[in-house]
Amino acid sequence: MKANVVNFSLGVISFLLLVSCGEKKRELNFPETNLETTAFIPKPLQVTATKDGFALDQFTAISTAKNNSEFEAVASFLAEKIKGKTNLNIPVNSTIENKGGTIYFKHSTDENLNTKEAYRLAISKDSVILSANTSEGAFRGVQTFRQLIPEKANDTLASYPIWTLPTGTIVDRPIYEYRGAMLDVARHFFSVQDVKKYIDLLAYYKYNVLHLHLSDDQGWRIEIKSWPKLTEIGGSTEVGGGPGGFYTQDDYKEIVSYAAKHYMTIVPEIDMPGHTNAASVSYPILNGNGKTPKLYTGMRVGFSTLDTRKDTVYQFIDDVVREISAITPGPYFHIGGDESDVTKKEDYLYFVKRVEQIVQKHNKRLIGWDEVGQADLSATSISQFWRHADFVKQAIDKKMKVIMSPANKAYLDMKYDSLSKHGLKWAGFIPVDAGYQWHPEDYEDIPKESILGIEAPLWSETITNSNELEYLAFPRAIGYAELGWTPKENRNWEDYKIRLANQSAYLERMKVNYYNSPLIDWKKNDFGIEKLKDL
Ligand code: TNX
Repeated sequence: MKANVVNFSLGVISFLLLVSCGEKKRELNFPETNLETTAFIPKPLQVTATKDGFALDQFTAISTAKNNSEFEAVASFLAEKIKGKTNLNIPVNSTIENKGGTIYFKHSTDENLNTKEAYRLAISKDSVILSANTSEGAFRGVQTFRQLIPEKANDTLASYPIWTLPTGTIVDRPIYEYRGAMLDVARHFFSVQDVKKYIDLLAYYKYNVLHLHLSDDQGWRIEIKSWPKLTEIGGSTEVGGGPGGFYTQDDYKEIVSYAAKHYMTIVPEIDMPGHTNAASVSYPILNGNGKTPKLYTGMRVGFSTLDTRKDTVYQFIDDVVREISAITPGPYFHIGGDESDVTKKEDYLYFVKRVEQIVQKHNKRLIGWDEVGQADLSATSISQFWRHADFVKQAIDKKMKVIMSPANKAYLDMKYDSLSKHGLKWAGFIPVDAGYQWHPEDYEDIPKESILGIEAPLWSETITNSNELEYLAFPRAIGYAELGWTPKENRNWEDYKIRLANQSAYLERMKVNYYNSPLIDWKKNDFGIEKLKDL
């Protein structure tokens, strides 16, 4: 009560000062904010609150280390996002003298910041100092900063809008270096625009990988210049018989560079030797059975294979891996390898090994669905756990790393419950709490040291557009972001669910068609953020 009176009178004084001098306001009047209870997702490693406020307003400026164009680009990204949320024009490295608070981007080699995504955010009354050793770390810190900006200007007495940020210090870094989402653009095609929006949303929650499932029985979605019919024929339809589509190499480059701007790596997947009906329709020589298959628009799996004993097939794969690798700056190439039910086991093992050599020749690191763990692969290759713990263990015996995507916990295409409008249920329902309440680090006895990270795959048999994609991905993808970033001992469903409730303002501003899970108290929450009704 007393504090309020003091605050109020300070407010009146400052308001008068402001009015009389036309000067910058000295004191802030804002609802009590606390850095420690701010609804961050993923939850940062350490947060210390000092319970004051930093004014983000028309006088704020951003300043970065000189001659560091990467930091400057990250700073401009922040300015752009502040503009989007508040309509403020915050200058970056302006030569005009700054009358308000400054947000500094600082390159630092401090020992707390010696991993590539680490950052420190020190917010005081007059300044914000975002320190990192890499621009990538600064970018992750920018996402935390964005989550600090209130949805609406919240200083009650100022004559111009002020967004007050709680003060204190955050020191943060992720537990895993690979925090991915996968989008299946083969069963249904998604446009470059759709993919960019997904990147925007994922980056906000500090994802750093987007895996694109670019080929399957129903469609081939990436231009290969040396095998043009793959897209001309193989790209011409999708599940349900719609028009399909494909990315030209220029489209793909546009996605890669948009992802890079968000410090996300694109992992291209060409699924083989199964899931290759679309390739064999385009070039019947590939399946080796002398038959020309038909385009397929159903949802069955496990009926197609490449001919694993034909040199032309390996020439084909070499061309595909070469062309895609040349436009993929990231270190990975995903070869699928799942559900090759009509490939003989010895042929499968031979095939996977031979394809690993091709991938390595093009300087990429192989990722495959967990079945590939049966083959004689090298330690640099990676197994993606989706279903078979025994195959994953075979991979670990070969010293391979593992990406955790167990279908019954991490598949975004599983229905939430029996009422879900989209999705499948072969691995069970995954309500929002079950998606969050498991630990990749002690799942099926996979040793923690073997885990490269986690990934949430979204298969697209039942979704045809961004709205439907968002219904399945949100809010669950937000929980997987936290499983990949925040240490296990700092994760807790009761605490998480309040923080998740607070994401509604952001999701609605971004026009995300998220599933309104009844497990989350979306409207009533402890932070006073109301749902925006005018969108
Ligand atoms: C299994 S997960 C598949 C996909 C399907 C998915 C549907 C995996 C490696 N293979 O081909 O789209 O189930 O949930």
